[in-house]
Amino acid sequence: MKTVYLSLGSNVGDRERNLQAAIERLQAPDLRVLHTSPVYETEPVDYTAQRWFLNLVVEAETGLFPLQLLSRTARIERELGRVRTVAKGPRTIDIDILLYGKAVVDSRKLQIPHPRMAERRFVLAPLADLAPQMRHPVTHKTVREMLDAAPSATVRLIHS
Ligand code: PH2
Ligand code: MG
Ligand code: MG
Repeated sequence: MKTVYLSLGSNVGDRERNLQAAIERLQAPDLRVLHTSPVYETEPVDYTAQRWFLNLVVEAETGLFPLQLLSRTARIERELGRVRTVAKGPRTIDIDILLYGKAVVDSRKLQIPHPRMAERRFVLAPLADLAPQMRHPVTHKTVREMLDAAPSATVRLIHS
C-alpha cells in the first residue's frame, strides 16, 4: 500500500459540490481516502483570465499502480463532466496526482511528483495542512519549505 496525495481543483459551476462529488467517487475499496485538507479559494495561475478556483488536497492509501490511479482519476473527471477546451483553462474538476509514496515516475503519460507542485501555492497550502514536514522525493525539501519559497499568489482559506 502506498500513501498518495491528490490535488483537486474546480472553477466551473458549483465548485464546492464538484469537489465533494469527486471525493465521494475517489473513496473506494482499493483507494481509501484518509484525510481531506481544508478548502482554499485560489487565484488562477498560468491561464489567469478565468474564475477563481476552489482547491484542496486529499491523502489516500492505495494498492493501485500509478497508471491505474491515473485511469481512475481521469474516469472520475469524465464522470463529473469535465470538458477539455483551453489548456489550463476552466474545469469542472481537475484531479492531479502530486505524490505516490516516495516514487518518481517519468513517462509520457504521467510525471510524479507533479512537475509544477513546488511553484503552486494552491497545491502547497492545503498539502501543508496535511503533511508540512513531508519531503519531496527528488529535491528533499519539505512541503513547508516549498510553500515558503513559492511565488506569491493569493490563496485564502474558506473552511476546514
Ligand atoms: N489548475 C491549473 C491551472 N491554474 N490555478 C488555480 N488557482 N488552481 C488550479 O487548480 C489550477 C490553476 C491547471 O490544472
Ligand atoms: Mg492541474
Ligand atoms: Mg490535471
